Amino acid sequence: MARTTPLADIRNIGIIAHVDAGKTTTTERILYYTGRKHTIIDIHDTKDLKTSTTTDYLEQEQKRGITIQSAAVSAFWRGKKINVIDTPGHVDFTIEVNRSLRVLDGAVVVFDGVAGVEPQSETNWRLADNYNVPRLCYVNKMDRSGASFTRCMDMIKKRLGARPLAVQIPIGSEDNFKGMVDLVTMEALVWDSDDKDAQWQVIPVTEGMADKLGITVPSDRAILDAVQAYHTELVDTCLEMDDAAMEAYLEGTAPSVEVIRACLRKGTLTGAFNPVLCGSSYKNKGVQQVLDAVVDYLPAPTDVSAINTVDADGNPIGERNCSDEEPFSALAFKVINDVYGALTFIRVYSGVLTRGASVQNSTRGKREKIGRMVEMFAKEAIAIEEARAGDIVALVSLAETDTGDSAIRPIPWCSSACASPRPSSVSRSSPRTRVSKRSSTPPLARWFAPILRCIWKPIAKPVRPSCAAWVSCIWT
Ligand SMILES: Nc1nc2c(ncn2[C@@H]2O[C@H](COP(=O)(O)OP(=O)(O)OP(=O)(O)O)[C@@H](O)[C@H]2O)c(=O)[nH]1
Ligand SMILES: [Mg+2]
Repeated sequence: MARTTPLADIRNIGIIAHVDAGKTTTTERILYYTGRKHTIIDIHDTKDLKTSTTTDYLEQEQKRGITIQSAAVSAFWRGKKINVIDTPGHVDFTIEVNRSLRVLDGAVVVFDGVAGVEPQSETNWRLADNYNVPRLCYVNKMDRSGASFTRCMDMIKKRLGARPLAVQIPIGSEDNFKGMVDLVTMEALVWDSDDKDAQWQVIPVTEGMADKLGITVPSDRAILDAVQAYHTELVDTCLEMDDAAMEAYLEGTAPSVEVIRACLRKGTLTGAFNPVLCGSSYKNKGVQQVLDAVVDYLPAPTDVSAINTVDADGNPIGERNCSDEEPFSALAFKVINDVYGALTFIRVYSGVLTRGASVQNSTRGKREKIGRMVEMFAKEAIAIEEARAGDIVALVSLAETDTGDSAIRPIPWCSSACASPRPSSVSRSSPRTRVSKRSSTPPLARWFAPILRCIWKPIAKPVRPSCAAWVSCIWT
């Protein structure tokens, strides 16, 4: 079977943030605006379990309105296939973010426009640093009372030690958040309603724009009054990436939109800076622009440097580029037990894996026969016959492979696995797989790393008489 989506047209990205920044809300809109689904479900509408967002489909996720496990979905935007992993923001599930970042090519870091950089924003940022993942920043919740784009920019600079580069500035804030100025094209994008299907008007940036758009709050006006200064900073910073364009600029020729975008892409991929966008996912403003930025600035699998190959003793023996023509290599980054059986999620780094093939688990020195292969769309499994370089797929009922193992054909290859805490306790569930029955390791300790242990504590009657107990979950 031939490749259907060219490698250069794939974006494997994660959405990462502190808890409640709006990752799942943004993912829902991504699926809606790309046409993958026809309705938007909001987090607070899922508590009665009658409905759920696409990525928070577990019962506990629906009830609590939080993401517990990362979920993969995919969609097409401007001809590019965007594979998105919606990750949890809660500190207890950091391992889920770690595992995802290990195999993703880029990330959108969502910030709450009111709280700015929060503890898990920092933890997840550092994890992305560890794996050199290029990042965009998205200042969400600009509609909330107390939202401040400039404060968030300052916090990104000071707390994360990053170099944020505004590619948009907000038009208004809180109840009067109307849209944003695109600093690349110098156009104002203005929405006249919060409706999910509302279109934005494109208005050229002119003097007195704040008055025309009815922006009265002094801090909101100050940002708009400084629009030329923001544009100049964007152009100056971008041109550090292109000597010829910088020379032309110094001689009086302003760079074109295409040149600025090319520089933004280069700067993002090399980690020289992080483009910053703003919006309100909940009020349906700015998500399509985030998708544009993912396509324009985040890497395709071919933009990421080749992976190093090592022999069994850890000595470098070469490298593999992300290409179908190279020998097969992949990393298993997550194993879950699902209604479909044990699902081992792999990221294919090179080559092609076909159903029925045998591969070598180079971490354990075991051979593994590939049976069913599926592409996951949140909880739905779509059967596939092959997986190619750059793909993230799940293999059903593997016998020998665990989180962090690498699989290859035919040369031994190992890659650095992502560290996950070893489980220290097991539950009483019975083994469901051939492996778990055969293995000397307790079944869940083998298939779930880490184990989620729940402690039930009775709650005082006067507080919530109808509730018998509450649960707090910790990783062990
Ligand atoms: N006002 C406002 N609320 C928002 C916005 N985006 C998300 N929310 C709300 O914030 C809450 C949390 O949203 P989620 O999308 O679940 O946040 P999350 O980052 O996925 O949270 P975790 O996965 O649990 O870390 C929900 O009540 C959303 O409705 C926004 O742009 N504006
Ligand atoms: Mg979520």
